[in-house]
Amino acid sequence: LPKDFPQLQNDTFLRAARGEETEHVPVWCMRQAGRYLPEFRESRAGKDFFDTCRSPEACCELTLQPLRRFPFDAAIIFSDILVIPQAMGMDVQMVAGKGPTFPDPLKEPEDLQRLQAKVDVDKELGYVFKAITLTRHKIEGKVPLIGFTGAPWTLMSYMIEGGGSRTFSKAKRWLYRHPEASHMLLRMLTDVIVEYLLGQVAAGAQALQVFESHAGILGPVEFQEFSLPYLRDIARCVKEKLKDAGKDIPMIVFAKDAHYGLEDLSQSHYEVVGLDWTIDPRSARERTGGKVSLQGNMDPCAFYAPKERISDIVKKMLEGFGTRGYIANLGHGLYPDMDPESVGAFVEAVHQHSKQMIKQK
Ligand code: 1CP
Repeated sequence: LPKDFPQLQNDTFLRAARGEETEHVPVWCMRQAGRYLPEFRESRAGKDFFDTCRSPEACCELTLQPLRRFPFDAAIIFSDILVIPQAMGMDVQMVAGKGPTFPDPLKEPEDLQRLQAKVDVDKELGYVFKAITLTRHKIEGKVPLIGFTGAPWTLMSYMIEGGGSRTFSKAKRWLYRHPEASHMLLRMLTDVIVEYLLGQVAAGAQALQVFESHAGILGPVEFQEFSLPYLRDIARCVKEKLKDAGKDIPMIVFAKDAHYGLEDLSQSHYEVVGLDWTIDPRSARERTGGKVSLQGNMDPCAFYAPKERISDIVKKMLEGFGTRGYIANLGHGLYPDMDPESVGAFVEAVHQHSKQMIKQK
């Protein structure tokens, strides 16, 4: 597919990421392509999850679905963070009602030898790049397309735990018992992630988000040692390579529940820090000191509130963050039982309230 993409018509999201002035606050939702949409459930019905991920046409369609319903200011490519462990040679299956499952997870440091040491990212993950290029064409320049990856610690925790978990104690056991092997694995993941993100940009991604969804199960000391250095390395290496190519792509880091890491995250080469809902907007602004743009952080469960309440909640959130250097989003992904109409009310409230606030400035 050619890379002469249609002209971008709405760059509000990209400007907000860089801290520039906008006419309204941009908004998108984590998991905006998801099971809360009946058309998503229909497209996915009877199909294996990772087969869907490997079909560029299916990923494109699922990415575009939420945009047909709501005036989101950005799209995120439909894929999953667990395609990286697969590319490194691990078997991952999506089990209905259970989530991702690794039949043969890493148990002891010797198991690292099972992993592909040097991953041919184009060969193993080229299907994601194809999905991005196709989607970038089919979006027709309406909004920017976000690429993403899981962060090293979050991916490591799945590879050892073998799936979702309440405690992630098997993965944390490695940090305390096998710190050197842990660093070796985190380093391997970091190298693949950097290549993967660069490939996504080459394919057409206009922003990148790094999901450290399991930051919250680490304490501040473990976060400093096993998460932050790798998050930093990823942004530093990706930026360095992109600079050589004359490209400036905003990067977002979302380290869920990492309160203690907020100051450090705001000085880690990312333009945007994503926040979960447990952080107060004003205190997040104070602690990040205007060094970065912020993204978030409405509790997804606020979608269970009546529509008028959603509008009030959004207004308070906007007042807390201010309208400059801010991207409205949820504090985590949408749940499957949420009402699409609530999502519509959220997007409309962000646009309406923020337009007024900006005019009155
Ligand atoms: O068929 C389905 O609908 C299954 C549900 C689903 C979906 C819609 C999964 C399984 N993955 C996805 C897509 C997905 N995953 C996206 C796409 C685009 C969008 O956001 O609209 C993204 C960005 C992800 C990223 C992802 N996958 C994360 C990081 C974000 C987060 O939620 O913290 C994580 C942790 C995963 C793993 C994963 N994949 C799927 C599930 C149910 C899980 C979580 C499992 C668990 O640990 O409990």
